[in-house]
Amino acid sequence: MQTRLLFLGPPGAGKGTQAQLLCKKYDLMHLSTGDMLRSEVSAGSPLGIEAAELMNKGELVSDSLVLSIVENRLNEASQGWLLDGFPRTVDQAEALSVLLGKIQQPIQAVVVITLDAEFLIKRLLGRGRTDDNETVIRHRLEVYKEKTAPLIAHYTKEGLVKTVKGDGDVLEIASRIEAVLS
Ligand code: B4P
Repeated sequence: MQTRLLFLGPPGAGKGTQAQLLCKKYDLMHLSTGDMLRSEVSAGSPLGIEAAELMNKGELVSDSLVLSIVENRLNEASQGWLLDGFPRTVDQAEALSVLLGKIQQPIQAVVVITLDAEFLIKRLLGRGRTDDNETVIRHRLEVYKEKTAPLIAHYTKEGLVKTVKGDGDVLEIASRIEAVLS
């Protein structure tokens, strides 16, 4: 089983849901930039105040802000890890590669979770977070296409991509993910 992983996919594909299951089962460190940003928002920190405004519009938070959060956590990694929702831009991917080079822990696999837009929108509307209204969701999908989807080609060139269909039952998708990682 590969244990230095990255989950990529459009908003609502189920990255967070699947990451939690896999990390629990294999004792991996779960690094969700979305969760980390939301805890800064709840704490009302200066970083959280800056992030909230962008997140509620469906925009990405700045690369430097996200990198500062991730770097501290990865530096202390002593077990396998799963990066969920990071990187989201080519610049973040390049910064990550430098960081992982320094700690000599290269990525072993990039799991791309795919799902059609109609299902993504339905799921996110059902989740009901503050950034889950239809206008913001559609904008997030555009931002994903423009800024994050190019990472699939980037990691395909490195031979790391494993594609998994994100439709169906949560546990069925979890088995698909474990199958591509074994
Ligand atoms: P994230 O927190 O990463 O969340 P997401 O992409 O919207 O959702 P995810 O794919 O994890 O879906 P989930 O499992 O929750 O990002 C939120 C925001 O944070 C971004 O828009 C951005 O502003 C900011 N951000 C985060 N990382 C950043 C970065 N690196 N750089 C810059 N900005 C960053 O599932 C969605 C719903 O579907 C849930 O309700 C779930 O219960 C349901 N679901 C899951 N699997 C299902 C299934 N099989 N069947 C039915 N429902 C299912």
